[in-house]
Amino acid sequence: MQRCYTEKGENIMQDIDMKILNLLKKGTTLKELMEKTVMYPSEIAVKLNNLENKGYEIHRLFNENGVKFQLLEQLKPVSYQDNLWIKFGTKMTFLVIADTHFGNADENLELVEQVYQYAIKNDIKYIFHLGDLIEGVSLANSNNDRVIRTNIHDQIDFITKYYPKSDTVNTLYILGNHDYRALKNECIDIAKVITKRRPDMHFLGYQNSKIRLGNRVILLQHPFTIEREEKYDKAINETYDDTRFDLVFRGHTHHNNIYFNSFGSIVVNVPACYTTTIRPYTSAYEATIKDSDTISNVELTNLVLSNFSSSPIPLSVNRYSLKKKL
Ligand SMILES: [Mn+2]
Repeated sequence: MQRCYTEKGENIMQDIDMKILNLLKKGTTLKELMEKTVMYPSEIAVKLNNLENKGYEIHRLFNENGVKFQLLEQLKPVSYQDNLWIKFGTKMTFLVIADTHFGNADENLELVEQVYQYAIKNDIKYIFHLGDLIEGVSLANSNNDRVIRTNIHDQIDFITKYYPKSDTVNTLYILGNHDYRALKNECIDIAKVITKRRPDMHFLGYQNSKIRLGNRVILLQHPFTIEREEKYDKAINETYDDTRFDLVFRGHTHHNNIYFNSFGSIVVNVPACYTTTIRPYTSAYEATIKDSDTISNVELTNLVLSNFSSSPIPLSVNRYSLKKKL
């Protein structure tokens, strides 16, 4: 089997792969694939398998002329698991990070590793990632000089290889607009590739995921468009008409602030986890929920991350008391 990577890790789509991909885009047969590639069926099977492992979805439709192979395009961003309920006794602590943008010149794997080390050291079992795991490749900005890995397969390979691994920490993530670029522009659902290669990383959905932690209902959000905060709040209310969320953890804004929105939710804007030279500084949030029969106490600690420090530095703590819902 031919390797598709050079030693640099640069992902080369060979001419033959591009040729097959183009045939698949318009729909093709085994006969046509054999003629145009001068390959045996067994070799074509390997090629198709390689493309599927890179995240392309190829449908096989049988008709009277045999099997038609078709690349699935215009895929819709789907939610894989909504309404996840993590039950716990009286107390749960988890970490939240956002916007790692791997593939952008500002990516900073060391800071993400610090967050995982902190979780391991403090026996924290869950890290939520609020999306924009990768920078993505935009058709409009293909010359964008902030992109250091211009091939989408290199960006995906980078996170599936180097994103921190731990036997004890579960990574639960949603995907943002930059991740969605792979689906929109390249017909690749990065969640499917990550799921195949990284059993420790669990995909919850594109853009939003509603989860329940103990007694509280929480939304993880990564809006796809650039709007004012009130619009993001309104979008939540329009999508989930029957729920008032106790807490909303929001990526995408790269801001760092906490506010009460007009629907009564505590909204936490979680800053980007990459190199920033301007405020807000790179940081993560540590959240602890303590449930009793009548009340939940929520504690949100902002953890500042820096390459000058070997571990996250707690900067500020916000405490809230939430009544039990009727
Ligand atoms: Mn975003």
